[in-house]
Amino acid sequence: MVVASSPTPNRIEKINSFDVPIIDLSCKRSLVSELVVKASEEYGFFKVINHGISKDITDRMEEQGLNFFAKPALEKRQAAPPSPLGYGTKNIGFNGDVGEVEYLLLHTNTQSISQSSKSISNEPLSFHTQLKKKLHVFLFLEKNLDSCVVNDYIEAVRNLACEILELMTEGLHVHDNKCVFSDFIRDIDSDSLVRLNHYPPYKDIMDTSPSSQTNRIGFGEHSDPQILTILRSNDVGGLQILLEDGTWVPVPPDPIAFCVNVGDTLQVLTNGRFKSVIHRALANSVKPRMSIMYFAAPPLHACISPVPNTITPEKSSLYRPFTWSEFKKTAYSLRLGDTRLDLFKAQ
Ligand code: GA4
Repeated sequence: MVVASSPTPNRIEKINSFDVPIIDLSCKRSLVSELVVKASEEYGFFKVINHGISKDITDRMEEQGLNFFAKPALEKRQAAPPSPLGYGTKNIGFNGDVGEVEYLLLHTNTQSISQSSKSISNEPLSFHTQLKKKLHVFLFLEKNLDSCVVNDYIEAVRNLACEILELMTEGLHVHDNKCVFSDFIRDIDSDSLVRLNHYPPYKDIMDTSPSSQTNRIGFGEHSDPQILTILRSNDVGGLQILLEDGTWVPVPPDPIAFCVNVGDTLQVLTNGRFKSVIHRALANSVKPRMSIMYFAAPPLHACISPVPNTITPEKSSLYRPFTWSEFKKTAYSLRLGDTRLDLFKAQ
């Protein structure tokens, strides 16, 4: 596949099919949009460099995460359980998935919890108790994370996600509205999330049995339900993507690049042209790995269906229309690795 890559801007290189595409966002826009579409169709995954997000913003966000995960377990548990927002360890989702990971899940719209707290007085007691728990987690996180740092990071990755989504519409020749994807993310009610995953070093796990010598699953295979994921990690490897021929490809760590994943919703919006990539994280290193993901999602009420120019006489809509809320509910009711899109196919 052809990619535009650093260190020489505007240079085009050929890489073999096992290399992860690296796209230099400082190259000519028409070329970049073409490469973004090609990588999204072939792999549903690529890295971007010269993305314009300062090292200071990522360093400060990484520091927040490292400080949080370095706290004693008892203290971290004050931000638990992740239902689904908050601190979690080992258990992923609600249906029995586990991994060698601890994490923090945050909503990018912090208003959502504090606003709902104002209207709880008339609600039934069980709802009240649940909300009180959520509020406790929210307040604990507010005290323990620097909201300026987190907000600066969210703003930077949201802008990057929108930029990439607009490059996609240009590459797909959606001429009437180049913001048809990015408008979902810019919406004030966007349901986007930020997740920090911390994979403790292998040597810290005091298990010398032969089975422990093999790679441990940090986060099992899955696709992301949202539109687009923007991922950054420290300099420790572990992320792998699954190619269509069934091989797992390790993604070399690169703290100055961002990895971009196509999510299930973007697969639907492009009527199956873009592939929602299956990926996983292994936790077998001697150094701790920390990754930070921004999951760009539509508002809960948003209606999802393929954009018009991906529907042709030869290729009718592969999916029935649904709301993000409906799709999210389904995804959260299943296991991590379950295929959810099949349930939304057109008859
Ligand atoms: C995968 C992408 C995001 O990390 C996430 C995950 C969520 C969770 O960890 O609670 C899910 C998973 C993710 C997909 C299927 C469901 C929901 C765990 C799980 C078993 C926060 C998300 O939105 O979906």
